[in-house]
Amino acid sequence: SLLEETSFPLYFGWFLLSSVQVKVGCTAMDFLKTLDTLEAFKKHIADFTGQAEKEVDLEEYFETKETLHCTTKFCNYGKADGAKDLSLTALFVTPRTVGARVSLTEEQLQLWPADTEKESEVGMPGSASLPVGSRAHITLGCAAGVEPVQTGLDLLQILSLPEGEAVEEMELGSLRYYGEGRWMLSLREPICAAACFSSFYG
Ligand code: ACK
Repeated sequence: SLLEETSFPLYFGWFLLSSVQVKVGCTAMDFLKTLDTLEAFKKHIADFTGQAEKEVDLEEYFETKETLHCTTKFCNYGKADGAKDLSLTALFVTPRTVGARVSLTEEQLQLWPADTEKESEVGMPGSASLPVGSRAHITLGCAAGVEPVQTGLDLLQILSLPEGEAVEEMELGSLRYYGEGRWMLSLREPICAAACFSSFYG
């Protein structure tokens, strides 16, 4: 009903403050710019292009669809307080999405619904056994035709795989390859992103 639609937000989440949006966006873009020049990446280029030898510009491959945020509860159309810093501990890229992994504190986990990882169990066996909060992420971009919900699923998929092969030491940390176009850069220094716990009505 209309009443329900206006009294329940589309989703709750932490929204990055605007200055931090730019900072996190630039860090991700720099990462993408470097990633697609690496020989190790070019070796697996077909994961992204479907064709060996074909080039890809990862900066253009992904588009940012929404204000940068970390969804806690998707309501599909209830308020908490407090500004909290989010700790971004990794950047990941797949042929579908680019995102940042968020590592929640014990306190932040109180705001995280217990069933978020289980919801994904249907399409992804194994993901329900991951620790609560594993799905916490910020969608930084989606490939054409891909919806943002995919980013958290891509993260869960990477986390449920055996640790990928270490491919390269980059300035920001170590880059691992997980097969099928899945890459994760574990940040040496987590990015501390000021954020506000809020709801979004769309
Ligand atoms: O990038 P995200 O985490 O993935 O943030 C957006 C936000 O809600 C608004 O589109 C997320 N989202 C969309 N559908 C779902 C769903 N079924 N379960 C969990 N999160 C969802 C999307």
